[in-house]
Amino acid sequence: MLTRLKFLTAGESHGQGLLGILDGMPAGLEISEEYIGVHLARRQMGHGRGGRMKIEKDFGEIWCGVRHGKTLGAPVGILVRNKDWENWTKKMSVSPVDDQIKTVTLPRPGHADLAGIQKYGFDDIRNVLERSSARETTMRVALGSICRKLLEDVGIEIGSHVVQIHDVKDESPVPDGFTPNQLSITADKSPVRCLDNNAEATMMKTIDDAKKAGDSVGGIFEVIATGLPYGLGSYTQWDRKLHTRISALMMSVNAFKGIEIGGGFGGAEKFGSEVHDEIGHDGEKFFRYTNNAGGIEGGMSNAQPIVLRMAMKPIPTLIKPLRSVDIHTKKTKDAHKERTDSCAVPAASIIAESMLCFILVDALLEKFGGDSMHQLKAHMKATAKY
Ligand code: EPS
Repeated sequence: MLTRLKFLTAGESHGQGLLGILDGMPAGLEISEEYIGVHLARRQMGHGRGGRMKIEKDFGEIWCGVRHGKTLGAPVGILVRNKDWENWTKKMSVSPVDDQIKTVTLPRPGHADLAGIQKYGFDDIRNVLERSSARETTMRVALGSICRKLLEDVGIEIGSHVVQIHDVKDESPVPDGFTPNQLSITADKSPVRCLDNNAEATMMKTIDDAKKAGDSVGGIFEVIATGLPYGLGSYTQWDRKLHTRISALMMSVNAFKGIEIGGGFGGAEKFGSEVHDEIGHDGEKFFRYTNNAGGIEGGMSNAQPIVLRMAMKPIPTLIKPLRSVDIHTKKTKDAHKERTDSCAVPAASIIAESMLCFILVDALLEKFGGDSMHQLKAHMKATAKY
């Protein structure tokens, strides 16, 4: 789905750390570990997070691809060390250990556990859960932040807010004239990243109640991008469509179960005349009276804000576990439980922002090209239409 960029992440949740490589970025982009750190810290926030976020203070060390504060056009390599590693040196040792290590044998419904052991032939579910853990998303945010910086430098902003936790909805609209950055700054002040104070209190109570009951809750968040020119993506082939590519990247994130673009599912019960955004012209450029399309028509950006909503299922590690079966004895027992989050929806919204950053940079480089930021900006200045 990415045509100009490549990125890879590696690392187990309780291993030494996470590794990431981002290839294909133009030279001359100013980037710093501090900038990446801001977004890594945003991912660690949110009411309902478990004990792990108190242990970690995620920091992305740039190992390569950047010199004197600017990208070299070479692959950028990042390392995030796991602070928790010191508690797991034996259990997660790379070399064989003499000690008897307790195995995990009770697959959690909803997690990768059961299909993972069947697929790889493991007798210890830890071999699956360490990599399938959402800890991996730390690196997506680290690498995605480099893409975010490029977007910022060409006037594209990305922000998000939570609109639902469990059955509690925040229906307050994004205030008129709010930029995505303003939206995120406001949302970041809320422990659940929503805009409405009343909804915030009810969402927090819902999370607390779920936690007390040993349960977990999911939710929905909205991601918005502005400043896009016409024509990112293309209608000419299925895999060149912008919404195909956005959906693929979004649906690769742990626990994301649905995506809506613009009006999404709501459009199904309306007439065409209510859904499609009428076109006007102000003497200088085209404008739209509404943005139900969410900024994408025919698989291309249409110079309107991109508006997406993602649904996240409740995290499957439950302190009051569901029924499962021991993989060795085949006896019915409670599923495995370990430290977990009761709600990670606020964090998930930051991860979704990062996924959108990858795909928008990719589509931008595809359309405008350039080996350096200087060239990319010159190409955009010459041909981009807004
Ligand atoms: C996460 C790290 C994990 C979990 C969570 C997300 O750390 P630990 O397993 O040590 O508590 O807090 O992952 C899950 C809930 C999951 O099911 O994978 C993180 O860094 O975001």
